[in-house]
Amino acid sequence: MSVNIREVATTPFNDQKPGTSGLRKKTRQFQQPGYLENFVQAIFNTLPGKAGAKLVVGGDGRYFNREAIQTIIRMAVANGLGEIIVGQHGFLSTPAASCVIRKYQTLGGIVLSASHNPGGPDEDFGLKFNAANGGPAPEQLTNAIYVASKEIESYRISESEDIDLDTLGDVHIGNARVRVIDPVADYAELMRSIFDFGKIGAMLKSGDFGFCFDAMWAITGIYAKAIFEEELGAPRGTVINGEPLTDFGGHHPDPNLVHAKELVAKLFSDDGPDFGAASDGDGDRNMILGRQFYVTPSDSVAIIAANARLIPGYRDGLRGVARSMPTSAALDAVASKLGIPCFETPTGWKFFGNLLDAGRITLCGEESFGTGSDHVREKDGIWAVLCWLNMLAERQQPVEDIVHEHWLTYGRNFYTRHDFEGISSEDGAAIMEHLRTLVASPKQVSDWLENEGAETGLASCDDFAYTDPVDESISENQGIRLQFSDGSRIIYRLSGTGTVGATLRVYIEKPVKEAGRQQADTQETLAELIALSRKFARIEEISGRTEPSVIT
Ligand code: VG1
Ligand code: CO
Repeated sequence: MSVNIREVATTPFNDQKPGTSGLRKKTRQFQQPGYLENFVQAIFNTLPGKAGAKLVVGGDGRYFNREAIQTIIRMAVANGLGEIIVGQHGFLSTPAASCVIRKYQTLGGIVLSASHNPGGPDEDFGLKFNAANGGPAPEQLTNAIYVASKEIESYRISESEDIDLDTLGDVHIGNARVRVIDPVADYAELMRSIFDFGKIGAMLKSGDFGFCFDAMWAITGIYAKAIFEEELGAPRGTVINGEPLTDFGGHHPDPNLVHAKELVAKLFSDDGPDFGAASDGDGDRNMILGRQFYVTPSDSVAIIAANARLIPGYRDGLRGVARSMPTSAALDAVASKLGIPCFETPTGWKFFGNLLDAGRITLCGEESFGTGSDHVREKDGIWAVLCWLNMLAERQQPVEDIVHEHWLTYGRNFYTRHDFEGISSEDGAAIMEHLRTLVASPKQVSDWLENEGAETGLASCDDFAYTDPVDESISENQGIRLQFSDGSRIIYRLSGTGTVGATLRVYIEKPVKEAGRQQADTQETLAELIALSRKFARIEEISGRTEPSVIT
């Protein structure tokens, strides 16, 4: 079909600066005329080599996903792309999009998601661009896109009809081809190449292993049903809340102890399953549970690293590992025992990209329920669950025992994150400013701590700046750190994924080597540091808040 291309005049919106993971705004903001179009055109204006190239498009199925995809397809055609690969029904989880970008060697991909943020007309929408390596656009690129969004004068769009997103196959529009693909098949094939599906399947089919996966009414429902139930033979009903809904059933599709209520209730009941897991809106996060047992994400990545050789895809060992700065140092202990490097990066998956591309690391993770490896360039929820299933099938032990043994070998890093959500942007900025001033003079911080009767002395404090070991680019202001002489840490940063006001995240960690103290309660063990963290940052004085809204 031949097609008319229109050049539409537009004026810039000045708030299209991507955050930790793409551009996230209220859905209504994205629905304003020209808003989505401007940002997509800004991406196209920034990308070299578009003519005739391939582009992947898909999303987590939230409200406005389909409409946004139709617009993006029209704009891709008008901007001269040669092939647009779209997931059926407009679905692609974030890790599956990364897999497809890599497999079909596309110029990149546009993923529509606001991840774990709620969806719906009054909730959140988001858009992120992933580059040809399958990973989130690095900072230089997101900055360039932002600059382009402020200079935009027009966008290009074709006058073609809507594509039938529900039917697999190819459609030609002008010179471009639109391919609607099965959103699960390529990803499932990749998983099959990494894990021992025979052994995992035998365990899941045996009848002696109870497993429950909570897809939280989001995108992983289709992946989990296909892989866990259909392919690996877990009983039907293993996957709960498995239908992707545009509003995630009105819930936060955020896999943590607060939001994955149904799963947590099952696992903590008297005769609950042996293993439970959940993923988020776009399928890149994971939460791991044993029977009446919660595995912190920081421990999970460390345990996967320590057991990686049990998984066929990592049988040859790991080249190196990385964690985001606020993630606990449990991973560092494993790396040091394995004799491999451990990198510390700023928060956000984009900072792992160069290390993965350069072959410096095989595995990486974040405290925020993100774990992944060099199989794609995103964190990957289903993959993390398969890592645990593969370990469990090999070790034949309860989750809790595996974790306890790990602590005995490596020590336990008690860890918690306290989020103060919904404070005003001004108060958030004031707290960070106050902290930045304090850490500029470590002597003052030490004296303050001593005066407060702190148990351990200060080793260092700073505002974390990162120099990428591969391209030497520098990222500053990545979080305030207080590091104590016993390895304890208090870290502060503002969230870069919210859509209103500010969220202050306070991360608290304390390593404990003595076996006798490892079974203690996390919040009690960290109580002194928690109290110090609030007073030091003057959280109550500045924001009026005495307690966090979410503790993970
Ligand atoms: C949060 C997490 C961060 C994660 C990011 C995207 O960012 O802390 O570790 O990479 O979300 O995850 P922030 O800036 O709000 O702390 V996802 O699953 O929301 O794409
Ligand atoms: Co996500």
